[in-house]
Amino acid sequence: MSVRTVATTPFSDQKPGTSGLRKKVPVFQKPHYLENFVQSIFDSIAAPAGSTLTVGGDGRYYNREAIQIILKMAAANGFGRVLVGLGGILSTPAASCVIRKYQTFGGIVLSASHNPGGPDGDFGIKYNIGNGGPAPEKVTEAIFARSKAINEYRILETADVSLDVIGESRLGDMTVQVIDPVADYADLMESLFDFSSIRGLLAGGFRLKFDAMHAVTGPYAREIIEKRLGAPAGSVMNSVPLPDFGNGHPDPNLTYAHELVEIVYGDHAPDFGAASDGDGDRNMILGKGFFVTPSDSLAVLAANATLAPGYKSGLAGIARSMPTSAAADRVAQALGIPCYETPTGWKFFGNLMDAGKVTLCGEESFGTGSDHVREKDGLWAVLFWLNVVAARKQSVEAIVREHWAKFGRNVYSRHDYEGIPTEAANGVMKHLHDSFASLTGSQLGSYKVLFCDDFSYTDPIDGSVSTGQGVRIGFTDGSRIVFRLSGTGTEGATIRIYLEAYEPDVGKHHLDAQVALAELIGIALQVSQLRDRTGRDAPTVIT
Ligand code: G16
Repeated sequence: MSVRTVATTPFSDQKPGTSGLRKKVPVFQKPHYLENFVQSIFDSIAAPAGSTLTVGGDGRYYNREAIQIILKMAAANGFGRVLVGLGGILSTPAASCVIRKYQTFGGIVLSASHNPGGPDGDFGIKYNIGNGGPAPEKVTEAIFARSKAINEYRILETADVSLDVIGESRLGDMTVQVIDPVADYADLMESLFDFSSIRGLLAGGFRLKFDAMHAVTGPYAREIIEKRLGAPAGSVMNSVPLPDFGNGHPDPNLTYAHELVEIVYGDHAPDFGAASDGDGDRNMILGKGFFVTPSDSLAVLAANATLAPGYKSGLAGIARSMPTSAAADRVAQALGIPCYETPTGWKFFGNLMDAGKVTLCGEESFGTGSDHVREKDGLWAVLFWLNVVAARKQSVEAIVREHWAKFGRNVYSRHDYEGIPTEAANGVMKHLHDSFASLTGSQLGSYKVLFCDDFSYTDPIDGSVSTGQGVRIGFTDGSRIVFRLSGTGTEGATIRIYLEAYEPDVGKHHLDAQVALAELIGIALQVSQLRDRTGRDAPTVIT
Protein backbone atom coordinates (compact mmCIF):
# COMPACT_ATOMS: atom_id res chain seq x y z
CA MET A 1 0.00 0.00 0.00
CA SER A 2 1.76 3.16 -1.10
CA VAL A 3 0.87 6.80 -1.49
CA ARG A 4 0.83 7.87 -5.11
CA THR A 5 1.35 11.51 -6.00
CA VAL A 6 -0.54 12.20 -9.22
CA ALA A 7 0.29 15.15 -11.47
CA THR A 8 -2.81 17.13 -12.49
CA THR A 9 -3.88 20.41 -14.04
CA PRO A 10 -6.55 22.76 -12.64
CA PHE A 11 -10.18 22.87 -13.75
CA SER A 12 -11.50 26.41 -14.01
CA ASP A 13 -15.06 25.62 -12.88
CA GLN A 14 -14.66 24.44 -9.30
CA LYS A 15 -16.13 27.49 -7.61
CA PRO A 16 -18.51 26.35 -4.85
CA GLY A 17 -22.03 27.78 -5.20
CA THR A 18 -24.70 28.44 -2.57
CA SER A 19 -23.96 25.03 -1.06
CA GLY A 20 -20.76 23.37 -2.30
CA LEU A 21 -19.75 22.26 -5.77
CA ARG A 22 -22.63 20.84 -7.81
CA LYS A 23 -22.20 19.46 -11.32
CA LYS A 24 -23.54 16.74 -13.56
CA VAL A 25 -22.31 13.23 -12.67
CA PRO A 26 -20.26 12.91 -15.91
CA VAL A 27 -18.35 16.06 -14.93
CA PHE A 28 -17.39 14.53 -11.60
CA GLN A 29 -16.44 11.30 -13.41
CA LYS A 30 -13.87 13.12 -15.58
CA PRO A 31 -10.34 11.97 -14.71
CA HIS A 32 -8.94 13.98 -11.78
CA TYR A 33 -12.05 16.18 -11.38
CA LEU A 34 -13.20 14.95 -7.98
CA GLU A 35 -9.62 14.33 -6.85
CA ASN A 36 -8.58 17.91 -7.65
CA PHE A 37 -11.43 19.32 -5.59
CA VAL A 38 -10.84 16.99 -2.64
CA GLN A 39 -7.13 17.81 -2.62
CA SER A 40 -8.01 21.51 -2.79
CA ILE A 41 -10.15 21.02 0.33
CA PHE A 42 -7.37 19.17 2.16
CA ASP A 43 -4.75 21.75 1.12
CA SER A 44 -6.94 24.65 2.29
CA ILE A 45 -8.11 23.34 5.65
CA ALA A 46 -4.66 22.23 6.83
CA ALA A 47 -5.96 19.62 9.28
CA PRO A 48 -3.29 18.51 11.78
CA ALA A 49 -1.86 15.03 11.07
CA GLY A 50 -3.99 12.32 12.65
CA SER A 51 -7.24 14.36 12.56
CA THR A 52 -10.65 12.72 12.27
CA LEU A 53 -13.00 13.44 9.38
CA THR A 54 -16.69 12.63 8.89
CA VAL A 55 -17.75 11.44 5.43
CA GLY A 56 -21.16 10.52 4.06
CA GLY A 57 -23.67 11.30 1.39
CA ASP A 58 -27.27 11.05 0.31
CA GLY A 59 -26.76 7.76 -1.55
CA ARG A 60 -27.22 9.22 -4.98
CA TYR A 61 -25.51 7.78 -8.05
CA TYR A 62 -21.67 7.99 -7.70
CA ASN A 63 -21.87 8.29 -3.89
CA ARG A 64 -20.03 5.03 -3.22
CA GLU A 65 -17.34 5.57 -5.85
CA ALA A 66 -16.69 9.09 -4.61
CA ILE A 67 -16.43 7.92 -0.99
CA GLN A 68 -13.79 5.32 -1.89
CA ILE A 69 -11.72 8.01 -3.61
CA ILE A 70 -12.13 10.39 -0.65
CA LEU A 71 -11.14 7.69 1.87
CA LYS A 72 -7.98 6.82 -0.07
CA MET A 73 -7.10 10.50 -0.40
CA ALA A 74 -7.79 11.16 3.30
CA ALA A 75 -5.41 8.30 4.19
CA ALA A 76 -2.75 9.69 1.85
CA ASN A 77 -3.17 13.17 3.34
CA GLY A 78 -2.49 12.19 6.93
CA PHE A 79 -5.96 11.82 8.48
CA GLY A 80 -5.97 9.35 11.36
CA ARG A 81 -9.62 8.30 11.29
CA VAL A 82 -12.71 8.73 9.13
CA LEU A 83 -16.25 8.19 10.42
CA VAL A 84 -18.39 7.07 7.50
CA GLY A 85 -22.07 6.16 7.51
CA LEU A 86 -23.05 2.55 6.76
CA GLY A 87 -23.32 2.11 2.99
CA GLY A 88 -21.81 5.59 2.60
CA ILE A 89 -25.06 7.12 3.85
CA LEU A 90 -25.40 10.19 6.06
CA SER A 91 -28.16 12.73 5.64
CA THR A 92 -26.85 16.30 5.70
CA PRO A 93 -28.25 17.04 9.21
CA ALA A 94 -27.01 13.64 10.45
CA ALA A 95 -23.52 14.45 9.13
CA SER A 96 -23.66 17.73 11.03
CA CYS A 97 -24.79 15.85 14.15
CA VAL A 98 -21.92 13.35 13.86
CA ILE A 99 -19.28 16.07 13.30
CA ARG A 100 -20.48 17.84 16.46
CA LYS A 101 -21.06 14.81 18.66
CA TYR A 102 -17.67 13.22 17.95
CA GLN A 103 -15.90 16.56 17.50
CA THR A 104 -14.33 15.60 14.20
CA PHE A 105 -12.13 18.18 12.51
CA GLY A 106 -14.71 18.59 9.77
CA GLY A 107 -16.69 16.59 7.27
CA ILE A 108 -17.24 15.99 3.59
CA VAL A 109 -20.88 15.72 2.57
CA LEU A 110 -21.75 14.29 -0.83
CA SER A 111 -25.03 15.55 -2.17
CA ALA A 112 -26.67 17.70 -4.78
CA SER A 113 -29.57 18.10 -2.39
CA HIS A 114 -32.93 18.28 -4.15
CA ASN A 115 -31.45 18.05 -7.67
CA PRO A 116 -32.24 14.85 -9.62
CA GLY A 117 -29.70 12.00 -9.53
CA GLY A 118 -28.66 9.07 -11.73
CA PRO A 119 -25.91 8.67 -14.34
CA ASP A 120 -26.93 11.90 -16.08
CA GLY A 121 -28.20 13.63 -12.97
CA ASP A 122 -26.41 15.86 -10.51
CA PHE A 123 -23.73 15.18 -7.94
CA GLY A 124 -22.21 17.47 -5.35
CA ILE A 125 -19.59 17.78 -2.66
CA LYS A 126 -19.17 20.25 0.16
CA TYR A 127 -16.92 20.69 3.13
CA ASN A 128 -18.33 21.27 6.62
CA ILE A 129 -16.20 22.76 9.37
CA GLY A 130 -15.82 21.55 12.95
CA ASN A 131 -19.01 23.25 14.17
CA GLY A 132 -20.89 20.88 11.83
CA GLY A 133 -21.95 23.63 9.43
CA PRO A 134 -21.17 24.41 5.79
CA ALA A 135 -17.81 26.09 5.33
CA PRO A 136 -18.10 29.87 5.43
CA GLU A 137 -17.22 31.92 2.37
CA LYS A 138 -13.62 32.54 3.37
CA VAL A 139 -13.05 28.77 3.40
CA THR A 140 -14.91 28.09 0.14
CA GLU A 141 -12.98 30.93 -1.51
CA ALA A 142 -9.69 29.43 -0.32
CA ILE A 143 -10.73 26.04 -1.74
CA PHE A 144 -11.61 27.66 -5.07
CA ALA A 145 -8.32 29.58 -5.16
CA ARG A 146 -6.42 26.36 -4.51
CA SER A 147 -8.38 24.51 -7.22
CA LYS A 148 -7.11 27.03 -9.76
CA ALA A 149 -3.47 26.40 -8.88
CA ILE A 150 -3.38 22.71 -8.03
CA ASN A 151 -0.75 20.58 -9.78
CA GLU A 152 -0.84 17.29 -7.89
CA TYR A 153 -2.92 15.21 -5.51
CA ARG A 154 -2.15 12.34 -3.17
CA ILE A 155 -4.02 9.03 -3.06
CA LEU A 156 -3.39 5.66 -1.47
CA GLU A 157 -2.98 2.77 -3.91
CA THR A 158 -5.15 0.07 -2.40
CA ALA A 159 -8.35 -1.93 -2.82
CA ASP A 160 -11.72 -0.45 -1.83
CA VAL A 161 -12.76 -0.72 1.79
CA SER A 162 -16.10 -2.30 2.75
CA LEU A 163 -18.76 0.21 3.79
CA ASP A 164 -21.47 -2.36 4.42
CA VAL A 165 -20.61 -3.63 7.90
CA ILE A 166 -20.52 -1.51 11.04
CA GLY A 167 -17.05 -1.60 12.53
CA GLU A 168 -13.46 -0.59 11.92
CA SER A 169 -10.93 -1.37 9.22
CA ARG A 170 -7.55 0.03 8.23
CA LEU A 171 -6.58 1.95 5.16
CA GLY A 172 -2.82 2.44 5.40
CA ASP A 173 -2.23 4.28 8.68
CA MET A 174 -5.84 5.50 8.85
CA THR A 175 -8.82 3.86 10.56
CA VAL A 176 -12.11 3.73 8.70
CA GLN A 177 -14.96 3.52 11.20
CA VAL A 178 -18.29 2.59 9.60
CA ILE A 179 -21.05 3.93 11.87
CA ASP A 180 -24.82 3.53 12.16
CA PRO A 181 -25.99 6.58 10.18
CA VAL A 182 -29.34 6.86 11.97
CA ALA A 183 -28.82 6.19 15.70
CA ASP A 184 -26.99 9.37 16.81
CA TYR A 185 -29.42 11.56 14.89
CA ALA A 186 -32.53 9.75 16.16
CA ASP A 187 -31.27 10.05 19.75
CA LEU A 188 -30.76 13.78 19.27
CA MET A 189 -34.35 14.16 18.00
CA GLU A 190 -35.65 12.23 20.98
CA SER A 191 -33.80 14.63 23.31
CA LEU A 192 -35.48 17.69 21.73
CA PHE A 193 -39.12 16.71 21.31
CA ASP A 194 -41.86 15.25 23.44
CA PHE A 195 -41.95 11.79 21.91
CA SER A 196 -44.47 10.48 24.42
CA SER A 197 -47.08 13.10 23.57
CA ILE A 198 -46.49 12.58 19.82
CA ARG A 199 -46.88 8.83 20.44
CA GLY A 200 -50.17 9.60 22.20
CA LEU A 201 -51.34 11.74 19.28
CA LEU A 202 -50.63 8.95 16.80
CA ALA A 203 -52.17 6.29 19.03
CA GLY A 204 -55.31 8.43 19.21
CA GLY A 205 -55.91 8.06 15.47
CA PHE A 206 -54.05 11.10 14.10
CA ARG A 207 -52.87 9.97 10.66
CA LEU A 208 -49.72 11.15 8.93
CA LYS A 209 -47.88 10.51 5.66
CA PHE A 210 -44.20 11.26 5.27
CA ASP A 211 -42.77 11.13 1.74
CA ALA A 212 -39.06 10.28 1.74
CA MET A 213 -39.08 10.63 -2.07
CA HIS A 214 -36.76 7.59 -2.43
CA ALA A 215 -34.03 9.72 -0.92
CA VAL A 216 -31.90 9.61 2.17
CA THR A 217 -34.53 10.24 4.88
CA GLY A 218 -36.28 6.86 4.34
CA PRO A 219 -34.24 4.95 6.97
CA TYR A 220 -34.31 7.92 9.36
CA ALA A 221 -38.07 8.38 9.08
CA ARG A 222 -38.81 4.68 9.43
CA GLU A 223 -36.71 4.50 12.61
CA ILE A 224 -38.14 7.66 14.17
CA ILE A 225 -41.72 7.93 12.89
CA GLU A 226 -42.68 4.28 12.57
CA LYS A 227 -40.44 2.59 15.15
CA ARG A 228 -39.88 5.09 17.96
CA LEU A 229 -43.18 7.01 17.59
CA GLY A 230 -45.32 4.03 16.63
CA ALA A 231 -46.94 5.33 13.43
CA PRO A 232 -48.42 2.44 11.42
CA ALA A 233 -46.15 0.78 8.85
CA GLY A 234 -46.56 2.55 5.54
CA SER A 235 -46.83 6.00 7.13
CA VAL A 236 -43.45 6.60 5.51
CA MET A 237 -43.80 6.32 1.74
CA ASN A 238 -41.10 5.96 -0.92
CA SER A 239 -38.85 4.97 1.96
CA VAL A 240 -36.17 3.02 0.13
CA PRO A 241 -33.31 5.32 -0.97
CA LEU A 242 -32.45 4.78 -4.64
CA PRO A 243 -29.40 6.12 -6.52
CA ASP A 244 -31.68 7.88 -9.02
CA PHE A 245 -34.49 8.62 -6.52
CA GLY A 246 -36.76 6.37 -8.59
CA ASN A 247 -36.34 8.80 -11.48
CA GLY A 248 -37.93 11.50 -9.39
CA HIS A 249 -36.95 15.00 -8.45
CA PRO A 250 -36.45 14.85 -4.67
CA ASP A 251 -37.51 18.41 -3.99
CA PRO A 252 -40.24 18.67 -1.35
CA ASN A 253 -42.55 21.25 -2.88
CA LEU A 254 -46.04 21.25 -4.35
CA THR A 255 -44.72 20.54 -7.85
CA TYR A 256 -42.27 17.70 -7.28
CA ALA A 257 -43.84 16.01 -4.24
CA HIS A 258 -47.07 15.63 -6.22
CA GLU A 259 -47.69 12.04 -5.11
CA LEU A 260 -47.94 13.21 -1.49
CA VAL A 261 -49.85 16.34 -2.45
CA GLU A 262 -52.52 14.23 -4.20
CA ILE A 263 -52.93 12.13 -1.04
CA VAL A 264 -53.13 15.12 1.29
CA TYR A 265 -55.61 16.97 -0.92
CA GLY A 266 -57.60 13.82 -1.80
CA ASP A 267 -60.46 11.86 -0.23
CA HIS A 268 -59.65 10.26 3.15
CA ALA A 269 -56.66 12.54 3.48
CA PRO A 270 -54.37 12.08 6.49
CA ASP A 271 -54.22 14.84 9.12
CA PHE A 272 -50.62 15.66 8.40
CA GLY A 273 -48.29 15.36 5.42
CA ALA A 274 -44.60 16.06 5.09
CA ALA A 275 -41.73 15.45 2.72
CA SER A 276 -37.99 15.84 2.73
CA ASP A 277 -35.42 16.16 -0.02
CA GLY A 278 -32.45 14.24 -1.47
CA ASP A 279 -30.14 14.79 1.49
CA GLY A 280 -32.73 15.29 4.23
CA ASP A 281 -32.25 18.94 5.06
CA ARG A 282 -35.36 20.42 3.41
CA ASN A 283 -38.95 19.94 4.51
CA MET A 284 -42.48 20.60 3.34
CA ILE A 285 -45.31 20.68 5.87
CA LEU A 286 -48.95 20.04 4.89
CA GLY A 287 -52.14 19.83 6.85
CA LYS A 288 -55.29 18.15 5.51
CA GLY A 289 -55.66 19.98 2.17
CA PHE A 290 -53.49 22.82 3.44
CA PHE A 291 -49.96 23.95 2.51
CA VAL A 292 -47.73 25.75 5.02
CA THR A 293 -45.23 28.05 3.30
CA PRO A 294 -41.70 27.61 4.63
CA SER A 295 -41.66 31.24 5.76
CA ASP A 296 -44.85 30.73 7.77
CA SER A 297 -43.51 27.45 9.12
CA LEU A 298 -40.51 29.23 10.64
CA ALA A 299 -42.75 31.88 12.18
CA VAL A 300 -45.23 29.36 13.62
CA LEU A 301 -42.46 27.18 15.10
CA ALA A 302 -40.85 30.27 16.63
CA ALA A 303 -44.16 31.38 18.16
CA ASN A 304 -44.77 27.89 19.61
CA ALA A 305 -41.18 26.89 20.38
CA THR A 306 -41.57 26.61 24.13
CA LEU A 307 -44.03 23.71 23.63
CA ALA A 308 -41.08 21.50 22.67
CA PRO A 309 -38.87 20.32 25.56
CA GLY A 310 -35.64 21.25 23.75
CA TYR A 311 -36.76 24.88 23.45
CA LYS A 312 -38.80 25.28 26.61
CA SER A 313 -36.56 28.01 27.98
CA GLY A 314 -37.20 30.19 24.93
CA LEU A 315 -35.27 31.41 21.93
CA ALA A 316 -32.16 33.62 21.90
CA GLY A 317 -33.08 35.00 18.50
CA ILE A 318 -34.23 34.07 15.00
CA ALA A 319 -32.45 34.35 11.67
CA ARG A 320 -33.87 34.14 8.17
CA SER A 321 -32.42 34.53 4.71
CA MET A 322 -33.17 37.83 3.03
CA PRO A 323 -35.69 36.46 0.49
CA THR A 324 -37.64 34.67 3.25
CA SER A 325 -40.78 36.54 4.30
CA ALA A 326 -40.82 38.80 7.33
CA ALA A 327 -43.39 36.61 9.14
CA ALA A 328 -40.69 35.49 11.59
CA ASP A 329 -39.68 39.12 12.23
CA ARG A 330 -43.16 39.80 13.62
CA VAL A 331 -42.87 36.87 16.01
CA ALA A 332 -39.39 37.99 17.10
CA GLN A 333 -40.72 41.45 17.77
CA ALA A 334 -43.58 40.08 19.86
CA LEU A 335 -41.16 37.88 21.81
CA GLY A 336 -38.72 40.76 22.27
CA ILE A 337 -35.83 38.87 20.66
CA PRO A 338 -33.61 39.86 17.72
CA CYS A 339 -34.25 38.74 14.15
CA TYR A 340 -31.30 38.65 11.72
CA GLU A 341 -31.52 38.86 7.94
CA THR A 342 -28.72 37.00 6.14
CA PRO A 343 -27.92 36.20 2.50
CA THR A 344 -29.23 32.95 1.00
CA GLY A 345 -27.21 29.95 2.17
CA TRP A 346 -27.25 28.08 5.45
CA LYS A 347 -23.54 28.85 5.90
CA PHE A 348 -24.46 32.40 6.93
CA PHE A 349 -26.32 31.18 10.04
CA GLY A 350 -23.33 29.33 11.54
CA ASN A 351 -21.59 32.31 13.14
CA LEU A 352 -24.84 33.57 14.68
CA MET A 353 -25.61 30.17 16.19
CA ASP A 354 -22.04 29.65 17.44
CA ALA A 355 -22.20 33.04 19.14
CA GLY A 356 -25.48 32.09 20.84
CA LYS A 357 -27.36 34.90 19.11
CA VAL A 358 -30.00 32.76 17.41
CA THR A 359 -31.77 29.50 18.16
CA LEU A 360 -34.06 29.05 15.13
CA CYS A 361 -33.18 29.75 11.50
CA GLY A 362 -35.16 29.39 8.31
CA GLU A 363 -35.29 29.94 4.60
CA GLU A 364 -38.07 30.19 2.07
CA SER A 365 -36.40 27.34 0.14
CA PHE A 366 -38.04 24.76 2.42
CA GLY A 367 -35.30 24.99 5.02
CA THR A 368 -35.82 25.21 8.77
CA GLY A 369 -33.47 24.35 11.60
CA SER A 370 -32.00 25.26 14.93
CA ASP A 371 -28.75 25.29 16.83
CA HIS A 372 -29.06 21.54 17.60
CA VAL A 373 -26.90 21.08 14.47
CA ARG A 374 -25.47 23.55 11.95
CA GLU A 375 -27.52 22.48 8.91
CA LYS A 376 -31.16 22.87 8.13
CA ASP A 377 -33.01 19.76 9.13
CA GLY A 378 -36.06 18.25 7.40
CA LEU A 379 -37.14 15.60 9.91
CA TRP A 380 -36.46 17.95 12.81
CA ALA A 381 -39.04 20.37 11.34
CA VAL A 382 -41.56 17.54 10.90
CA LEU A 383 -41.11 16.42 14.50
CA PHE A 384 -41.34 20.00 15.76
CA TRP A 385 -44.68 20.40 13.98
CA LEU A 386 -45.96 17.10 15.36
CA ASN A 387 -44.90 18.25 18.84
CA VAL A 388 -46.79 21.53 18.40
CA VAL A 389 -49.90 19.78 17.03
CA ALA A 390 -49.83 17.26 19.91
CA ALA A 391 -49.50 20.03 22.49
CA ARG A 392 -52.12 22.36 21.00
CA LYS A 393 -54.53 19.62 19.95
CA GLN A 394 -55.46 21.60 16.85
CA SER A 395 -55.11 20.91 13.15
CA VAL A 396 -52.21 22.35 11.15
CA GLU A 397 -54.61 24.66 9.33
CA ALA A 398 -56.17 25.95 12.55
CA ILE A 399 -52.75 26.66 14.02
CA VAL A 400 -51.64 28.63 10.95
CA ARG A 401 -54.92 30.58 10.66
CA GLU A 402 -54.76 31.54 14.34
CA HIS A 403 -51.18 32.64 13.79
CA TRP A 404 -52.23 34.87 10.86
CA ALA A 405 -55.10 36.31 12.87
CA LYS A 406 -52.67 37.31 15.61
CA PHE A 407 -49.68 38.50 13.57
CA GLY A 408 -51.18 39.26 10.15
CA ARG A 409 -50.32 37.23 7.06
CA ASN A 410 -47.18 37.75 5.01
CA VAL A 411 -48.60 36.48 1.72
CA TYR A 412 -45.70 34.89 -0.10
CA SER A 413 -44.71 33.09 -3.28
CA ARG A 414 -41.59 32.31 -5.29
CA HIS A 415 -41.56 32.00 -9.08
CA ASP A 416 -38.59 30.17 -10.62
CA TYR A 417 -37.54 30.44 -14.25
CA GLU A 418 -35.15 27.51 -14.71
CA GLY A 419 -32.70 26.69 -17.49
CA ILE A 420 -32.39 30.23 -18.85
CA PRO A 421 -29.33 30.96 -21.05
CA THR A 422 -26.80 32.58 -18.71
CA GLU A 423 -26.44 35.68 -20.88
CA ALA A 424 -30.19 36.37 -20.88
CA ALA A 425 -30.39 35.88 -17.12
CA ASN A 426 -27.47 38.21 -16.55
CA GLY A 427 -29.21 40.71 -18.86
CA VAL A 428 -32.31 40.68 -16.66
CA MET A 429 -30.24 41.34 -13.55
CA LYS A 430 -28.22 44.10 -15.23
CA HIS A 431 -31.38 45.76 -16.48
CA LEU A 432 -32.75 45.76 -12.92
CA HIS A 433 -29.54 47.30 -11.58
CA ASP A 434 -29.67 49.95 -14.27
CA SER A 435 -33.25 50.78 -13.26
CA PHE A 436 -32.61 51.45 -9.56
CA ALA A 437 -32.58 55.24 -9.92
CA SER A 438 -35.65 55.50 -12.14
CA LEU A 439 -37.66 53.02 -10.10
CA THR A 440 -37.04 54.59 -6.71
CA GLY A 441 -40.01 56.76 -5.74
CA SER A 442 -42.08 55.69 -8.76
CA GLN A 443 -45.71 54.60 -8.57
CA LEU A 444 -46.36 51.15 -10.05
CA GLY A 445 -50.10 50.45 -10.03
CA SER A 446 -51.18 50.68 -6.42
CA TYR A 447 -47.63 50.27 -5.13
CA LYS A 448 -45.07 53.03 -4.54
CA VAL A 449 -41.38 52.09 -4.64
CA LEU A 450 -39.61 53.03 -1.43
CA PHE A 451 -36.15 51.65 -2.27
CA CYS A 452 -34.19 49.48 -4.69
CA ASP A 453 -30.85 47.91 -3.86
CA ASP A 454 -28.64 44.88 -4.17
CA PHE A 455 -28.57 43.22 -0.75
CA SER A 456 -25.26 43.12 1.03
CA TYR A 457 -24.52 41.65 4.44
CA THR A 458 -21.94 42.35 7.07
CA ASP A 459 -21.57 39.38 9.39
CA PRO A 460 -22.09 40.77 12.91
CA ILE A 461 -19.66 38.26 14.38
CA ASP A 462 -16.61 38.31 12.11
CA GLY A 463 -17.30 41.47 10.11
CA SER A 464 -17.02 39.71 6.72
CA VAL A 465 -18.96 41.40 3.94
CA SER A 466 -20.99 39.58 1.25
CA THR A 467 -22.23 41.75 -1.61
CA GLY A 468 -24.49 41.15 -4.61
CA GLN A 469 -26.91 38.90 -2.71
CA GLY A 470 -30.13 39.80 -4.54
CA VAL A 471 -31.98 42.77 -5.99
CA ARG A 472 -34.70 44.13 -3.69
CA ILE A 473 -37.54 46.41 -4.64
CA GLY A 474 -39.27 47.55 -1.46
CA PHE A 475 -42.65 49.29 -1.48
CA THR A 476 -44.00 51.85 0.96
CA ASP A 477 -46.57 49.40 2.42
CA GLY A 478 -43.88 46.85 3.28
CA SER A 479 -44.50 44.64 0.24
CA ARG A 480 -41.43 43.41 -1.62
CA ILE A 481 -40.14 41.89 -4.81
CA VAL A 482 -36.72 40.22 -4.79
CA PHE A 483 -34.77 38.91 -7.80
CA ARG A 484 -31.87 36.47 -7.45
CA LEU A 485 -29.90 34.08 -9.59
CA SER A 486 -29.80 30.61 -8.06
CA GLY A 487 -26.43 29.33 -6.91
CA THR A 488 -27.36 25.64 -6.89
CA GLY A 489 -28.41 24.80 -10.46
CA THR A 490 -26.23 22.91 -12.92
CA GLU A 491 -27.83 23.87 -16.24
CA GLY A 492 -27.89 27.45 -17.51
CA ALA A 493 -29.22 29.96 -15.00
CA THR A 494 -32.30 30.03 -12.79
CA ILE A 495 -33.96 33.36 -12.03
CA ARG A 496 -35.90 33.38 -8.80
CA ILE A 497 -38.56 36.02 -8.16
CA TYR A 498 -39.71 36.27 -4.54
CA LEU A 499 -42.99 38.09 -3.90
CA GLU A 500 -44.33 39.23 -0.57
CA ALA A 501 -47.26 41.37 0.56
CA TYR A 502 -48.43 41.96 4.11
CA GLU A 503 -52.15 41.40 4.77
CA PRO A 504 -53.42 42.31 8.25
CA ASP A 505 -57.12 41.84 7.29
CA VAL A 506 -58.38 38.42 8.48
CA GLY A 507 -61.19 38.71 5.96
CA LYS A 508 -58.62 38.33 3.16
CA HIS A 509 -56.51 35.56 4.67
CA HIS A 510 -58.39 32.86 2.76
CA LEU A 511 -57.18 34.18 -0.60
CA ASP A 512 -54.90 32.03 -2.72
CA ALA A 513 -51.39 33.55 -2.71
CA GLN A 514 -51.27 33.78 -6.52
CA VAL A 515 -54.50 35.78 -6.49
CA ALA A 516 -53.44 38.02 -3.63
CA LEU A 517 -50.05 38.65 -5.28
CA ALA A 518 -51.32 39.05 -8.86
CA GLU A 519 -50.55 42.76 -9.12
CA LEU A 520 -47.04 42.35 -7.69
CA ILE A 521 -46.38 39.46 -10.11
CA GLY A 522 -47.32 41.74 -13.01
CA ILE A 523 -45.03 44.49 -11.71
CA ALA A 524 -42.14 42.04 -11.35
CA LEU A 525 -42.46 40.95 -14.97
CA GLN A 526 -42.80 44.53 -16.16
CA VAL A 527 -39.81 46.03 -14.35
CA SER A 528 -37.50 43.09 -15.14
CA GLN A 529 -38.48 42.77 -18.83
CA LEU A 530 -38.14 39.06 -18.09
CA ARG A 531 -40.49 37.86 -20.82
CA ASP A 532 -38.82 39.84 -23.61
CA ARG A 533 -35.32 39.05 -22.45
CA THR A 534 -35.78 35.30 -21.88
CA GLY A 535 -38.66 34.38 -24.18
CA ARG A 536 -40.39 32.71 -21.23
CA ASP A 537 -44.00 33.46 -20.51
CA ALA A 538 -44.49 31.35 -17.38
CA PRO A 539 -42.40 30.19 -14.43
CA THR A 540 -41.08 26.62 -14.39
CA VAL A 541 -41.94 26.15 -10.72
CA ILE A 542 -44.14 28.14 -8.37
CA THR A 543 -43.77 27.60 -4.65
C1 G16 B 1 -29.11 25.34 -0.64
C2 G16 B 1 -28.69 26.23 0.49
C3 G16 B 1 -29.84 27.06 0.95
C4 G16 B 1 -30.43 27.83 -0.20
C5 G16 B 1 -30.83 26.89 -1.30
C6 G16 B 1 -31.27 27.59 -2.56
O1 G16 B 1 -30.03 24.41 -0.17
O2 G16 B 1 -28.20 25.49 1.57
O3 G16 B 1 -29.37 27.92 1.92
O4 G16 B 1 -31.55 28.55 0.22
O5 G16 B 1 -29.72 26.10 -1.66
O6 G16 B 1 -30.19 28.29 -3.08
P1 G16 B 1 -30.28 28.99 -4.49
O7 G16 B 1 -31.46 29.91 -4.42
O8 G16 B 1 -28.97 29.70 -4.63
O9 G16 B 1 -30.50 27.92 -5.52
P2 G16 B 1 -29.86 22.88 -0.55
O10 G16 B 1 -31.04 22.21 0.09
O11 G16 B 1 -29.88 22.85 -2.05
O12 G16 B 1 -28.55 22.48 0.00
